Amino acid sequence: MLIRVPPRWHLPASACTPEGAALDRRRFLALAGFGALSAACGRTTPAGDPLALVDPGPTADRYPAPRSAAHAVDRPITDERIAASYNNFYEFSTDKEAVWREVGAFRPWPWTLTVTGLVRKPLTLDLGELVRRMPLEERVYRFRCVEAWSMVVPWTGFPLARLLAEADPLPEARFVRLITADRAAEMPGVKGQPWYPWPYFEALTLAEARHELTLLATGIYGHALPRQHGAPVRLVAPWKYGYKNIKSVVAIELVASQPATFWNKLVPHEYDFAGNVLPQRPHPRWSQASERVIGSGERLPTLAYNGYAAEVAGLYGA
Ligand SMILES: Nc1nc2c(c(=O)[nH]1)N[C@H]1C(S)=C(S)[C@@H](COP(=O)(O)O)O[C@H]1N2
Ligand SMILES: [Mo]
Repeated sequence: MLIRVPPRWHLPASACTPEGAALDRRRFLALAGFGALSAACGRTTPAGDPLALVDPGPTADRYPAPRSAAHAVDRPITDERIAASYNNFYEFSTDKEAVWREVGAFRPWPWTLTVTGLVRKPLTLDLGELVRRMPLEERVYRFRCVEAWSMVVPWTGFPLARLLAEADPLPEARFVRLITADRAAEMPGVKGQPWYPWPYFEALTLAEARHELTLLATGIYGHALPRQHGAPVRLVAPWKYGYKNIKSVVAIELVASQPATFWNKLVPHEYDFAGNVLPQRPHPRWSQASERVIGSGERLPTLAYNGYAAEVAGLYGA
């Protein structure tokens, strides 16, 4: 995300397992980038194929799910292998093309998801069971990162609204906080970058969370999520920048006032709480008027609310 890169000297020796710690300082600093650093640490590097990282756990027979005709997109779907090898998931690596090589130790099953806070019925759910009973559907959505690149992705999941309804929010609930798993032992980027406020945390207003477009995605391209896409469950709010679309969610909490969020807390003037895709509002360091399409390299104009203005503008009083 090109934010303040911690000074080189900030790289702690603890970023490495003993093999890494044995490296002398010059060699340590010469290793360009975290991917190389992790390789030196002997991290699991799955052979060749980013799709080898699909682990459906107990849910394999739930895919593929029927595709929703109501959510078609006028752009071609991004090649699956390209999407699976160009990821933002700082818990594993800050190098988008290296994330998939760093997720091998991550164990998405079994998985517990909680829904707590201002609800009448707090929930502690086994995700495998939840996926088995939810009506899954596939939706093709545009996906726009704040870094001005985009993809088109077929997600599989269910509306977050459905899960929230089961928890039965109290009238005081106005925001929904979501939190990523905190597993330093399985996440080399957490272990190696202690200056970030892990675990990753995001939030939506309750109205946004209940919006028909907002999914909890458990699959992509007709199968369960590979780890680099946020297995086994992640948020998808397609009118918002990628950073709102939090991965590998373990906890959902209903709260009364606006919660802090990861990138907004780190760099508030660059990443606002709403994170809505608005082409006329530039990022302080680059324009948001157009985007680079991953795969084709084509440059396309960015659409208001990422092309979902008709559906969501009402949320913002338009
Ligand atoms: N936990 C967590 N969730 C995250 C991120 C992250 O670093 N950690 N990065 C976000 C950003 S900036 C983007 S663009 C998307 C990328 O999703 P993808 O790799 O599945 O395309 O994940 C989002 N969710
Ligand atoms: Mo992003």
